[in-house]
Amino acid sequence: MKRILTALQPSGILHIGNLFGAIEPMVKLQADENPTSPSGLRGASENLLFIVDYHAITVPQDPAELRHNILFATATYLAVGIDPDKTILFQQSRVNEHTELAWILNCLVHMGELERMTQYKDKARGKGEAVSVGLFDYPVLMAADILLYDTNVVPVGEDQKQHVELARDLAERFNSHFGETFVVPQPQIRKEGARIMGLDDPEKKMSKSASSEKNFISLMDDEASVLKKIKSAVTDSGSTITFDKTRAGLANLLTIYSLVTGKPIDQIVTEYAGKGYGDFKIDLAGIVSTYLAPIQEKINDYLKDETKLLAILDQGAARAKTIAAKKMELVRQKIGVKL
Ligand code: ATP
Ligand code: LTN
Repeated sequence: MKRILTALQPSGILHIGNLFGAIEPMVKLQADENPTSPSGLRGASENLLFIVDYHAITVPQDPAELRHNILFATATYLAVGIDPDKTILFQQSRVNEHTELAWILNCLVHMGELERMTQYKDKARGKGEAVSVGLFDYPVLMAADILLYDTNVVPVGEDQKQHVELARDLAERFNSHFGETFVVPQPQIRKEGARIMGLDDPEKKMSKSASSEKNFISLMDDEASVLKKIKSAVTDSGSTITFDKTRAGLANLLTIYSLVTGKPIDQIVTEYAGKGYGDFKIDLAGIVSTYLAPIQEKINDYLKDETKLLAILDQGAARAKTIAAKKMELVRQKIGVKL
């Protein structure tokens, strides 16, 4: 059975880029009902979705906030349709095999490979020496996350492709040093939604760590903020609604419109023939708010019942652990430390 895995950092409230680029594809994967999988889950593939809290601490985190963000992320996944009976939903730090395998992979990875990582270069820029070793090593922990579960497919946004490629290289390197052990994973980049761009700067991806709140639409934004952000979204000086990648701001808004409504972009363009940016933006803001309202209600409901969230995470960790522990036994044996 095919194993599909992805993870997100609990680094604050998620935005619509995270939703369409990473979470929604996992929700869709649950749709294929099929016989029972080895871990007792229902579905055509075995799906894992987890919260990478140990990745989050590669940059400073306030402990109380981090705890809240982990619960918030759990509530969000459940609210957008992740079913813990179909997807193994868990917290990375609860399965210590992740950090154990990361150490072993650390001994195979080359400094040069990590120095080339775009995300590291972006995040370390301007910080001089004050960058944690964890931030540098981040992609190795991510490779461990993936390889531990013999993952076939990793749905991620475009920005994570380079990290999945490192995981592939490390799997191949380990297999050639120690014999066939790991499945070589494939990244899966969604065509539309893989890269929702910042509203204030459509040349860069939407990001929760952006310096301005106007960059992103958070899943918790209220109607007034959504309207304000979309109205002030950077567009070009044109006036007609057409899809053209060189008009990055408008193309991004059309993509969001299409993802939220499920309508093809061509159809939206036809519907807006003769109308201007103003009408389009107001409609889009309304559509986005209507889309977010029931999600927000569910998130708040889940957050009221912490015991239930913790129970779901416990169950997920136990399931993940069963797979991970077995794999680590094999890895220890392969490298010669198991006596
Ligand atoms: P940060 O700003 O803290 O780096 P982020 O908003 O970029 O956070 P991550 O936690 O790094 O989000 O990413 C979680 C998942 O969401 C990843 O699979 C990533 O590829 C995807 N993702 C992030 N931003 C976008 C985006 N703008 N469009 C589509 N997918 C995205
Ligand atoms: N680096 C990813 C989060 C992440 C991940 C993973 C994604 C950590 N481990 C394993 C897929 C598979 C990010 O920042 N989005």
